[in-house]
Amino acid sequence: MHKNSKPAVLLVAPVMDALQAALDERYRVFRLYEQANIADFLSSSGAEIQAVVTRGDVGITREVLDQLPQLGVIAVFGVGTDAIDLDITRKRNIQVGITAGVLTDDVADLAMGLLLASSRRLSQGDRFVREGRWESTPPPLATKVSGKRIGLVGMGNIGQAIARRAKGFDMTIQYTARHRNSSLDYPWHADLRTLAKESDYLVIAASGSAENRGIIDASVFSVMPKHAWLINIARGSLVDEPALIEALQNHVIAGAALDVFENEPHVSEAFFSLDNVLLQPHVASATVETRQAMSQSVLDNLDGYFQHKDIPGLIK
Ligand code: 8YV
Repeated sequence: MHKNSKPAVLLVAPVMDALQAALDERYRVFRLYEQANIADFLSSSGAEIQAVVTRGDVGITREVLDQLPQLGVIAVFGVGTDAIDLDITRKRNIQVGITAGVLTDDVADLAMGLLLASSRRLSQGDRFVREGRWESTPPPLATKVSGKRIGLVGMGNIGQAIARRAKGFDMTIQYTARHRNSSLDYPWHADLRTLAKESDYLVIAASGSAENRGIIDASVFSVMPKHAWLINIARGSLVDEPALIEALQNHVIAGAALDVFENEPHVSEAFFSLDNVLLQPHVASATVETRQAMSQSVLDNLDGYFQHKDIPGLIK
């Protein structure tokens, strides 16, 4: 480490300008995504890096981690750690801090927004008006939301925030998760398919992991009611995308609303020609207020590490 100089921080992917400016003020920031030759950069500067800042959807590769021998902390702009190998960080005693708590409301809001927009055909209605079709035809009927059954896959902070909102729509709430949460009154199903069978809206709100990769597959679509919708604000990795596309094409389910994809930002073109899917570019936490709070949270986590204080968003 350079004596008397600011600590070196590696920024893996771009984050919002204000956060980049704040990082530049406090640290010597190296931008991995700007390096023409990543291998050369890592062999010349990797040993200086003490902290990494990355996004939840980007994480950090094992190859890069291996070249950062002094790394002590990873500050994630987000809550997902599925793109970080936590076995390695634990083994190497690298602290990982997430933007805990600050994005829960936004993600839950978007889940309800997707649920309402897809059922009530909001984007189709908008196109219908713009294209002047209203003059000659009555708009097609949509599907009622209030009072319906919502099935949550995952009942962590975000799942619970969605459930609270769904309550306001007089919806029946059930969930599946590895364990029943005894502090919650909602019915729990150990089996995902049982939940899928009994849900008008199956909402994915679980963090991505190796165990739940592709669990929302053809066997799930085949037991969902024909009128049911799939909503995903969690991770694309939980869904078997080719199976979803087939289910949508064959109207096995009514439709889907997706904020996340298996290989984002590349989205399978097969979705584009389907009228029963609503697509969003991973924007569940993308509001000015929340992104500001997430930025502050990244700075606080780094501060905690460098000041030898608590890291507020530390994950165990
Ligand atoms: C962010 C996310 O959109 O929290 C997460 O894990 O995926 C999202 O909130 C992302 O981290 C920013 O790109």
